[in-house]
Amino acid sequence: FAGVNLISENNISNKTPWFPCHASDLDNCNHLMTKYEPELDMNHPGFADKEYRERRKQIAEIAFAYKYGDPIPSITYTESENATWQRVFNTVLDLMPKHACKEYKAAFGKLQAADIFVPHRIPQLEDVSSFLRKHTGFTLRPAAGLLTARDFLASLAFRVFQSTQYVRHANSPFHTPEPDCIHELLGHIPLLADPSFAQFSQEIGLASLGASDSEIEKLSTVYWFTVEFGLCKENQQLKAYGAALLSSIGELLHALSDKPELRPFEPASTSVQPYQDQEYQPIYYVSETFEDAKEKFRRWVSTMSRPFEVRFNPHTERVEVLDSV
Ligand code: NLE
Ligand code: FE2
Repeated sequence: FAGVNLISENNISNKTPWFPCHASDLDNCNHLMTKYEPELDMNHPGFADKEYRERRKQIAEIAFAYKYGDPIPSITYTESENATWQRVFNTVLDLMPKHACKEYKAAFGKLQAADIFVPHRIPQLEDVSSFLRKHTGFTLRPAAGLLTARDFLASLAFRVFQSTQYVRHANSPFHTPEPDCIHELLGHIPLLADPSFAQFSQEIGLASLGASDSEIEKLSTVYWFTVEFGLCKENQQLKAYGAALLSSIGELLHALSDKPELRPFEPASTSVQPYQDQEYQPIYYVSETFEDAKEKFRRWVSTMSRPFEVRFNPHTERVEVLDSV
């Protein structure tokens, strides 16, 4: 970092949107997006299910009360919730050997060996968080639902992953438009235990700190087409690494069929590709490897307008702001 000075928070222009500088500031980053709430969306399978909505509220309370440094409270999942998990878990076991990227499979095996991934019981976030900490330094925070892109991405800068804790409705095990803990656990967790992927995730987060609204939009689009829906190649064969593919058998098979359009991942064009989040995607982006995606991402991020750079200090869990000179 030659030629770079540490500047104080006061030197950040007052046009720069507020951003968290320490992992504990994430206590202020829990703004929810209201779409897909079971009581607001008539198409939500929980819309007419009072018991389901009550359960969601109960679990959301944990996230609202959570503060930095707390252990994540465990949840006693019901028999029906564990059964939903088991249905999805078994399909992942079936499809993973052929369709998931090798990094996913390797970490999945470690989660099984640690007795965290078992068919009959939903893993507790606290156990998963300790597992991740040992592998890549990532930890989890409980989230009440879908967060705003700004808050969600900011957490990644601190290697913190905001994870929902409720379970999808029993009537839609194989695809749901909103995140739930089955998606977080089977989709995101294995790759967050992979060092190269963890670093890619953190870099998206660091790029988002203090970014303008339109840059946040672009970064979350890149996140969408990589971390959520990304495909990659292994020996000329297509493999899935996107979390929303790995937690949804329906969409995984669609993505690997001849129906969707596949394009090479190029941040400049991928970041402005409009998308919807209700149905399966019509377009997917293919990366060569995580290293390659990271390289391309870095080059693209360096063209963004932010007048300062940031780096994360893992010893203090603080983001340091650097004034480029
Ligand atoms: N469609 C995914 C699933 O069913 O697991 C969830 C996507 C969350 C962005
Ligand atoms: Fe996700």
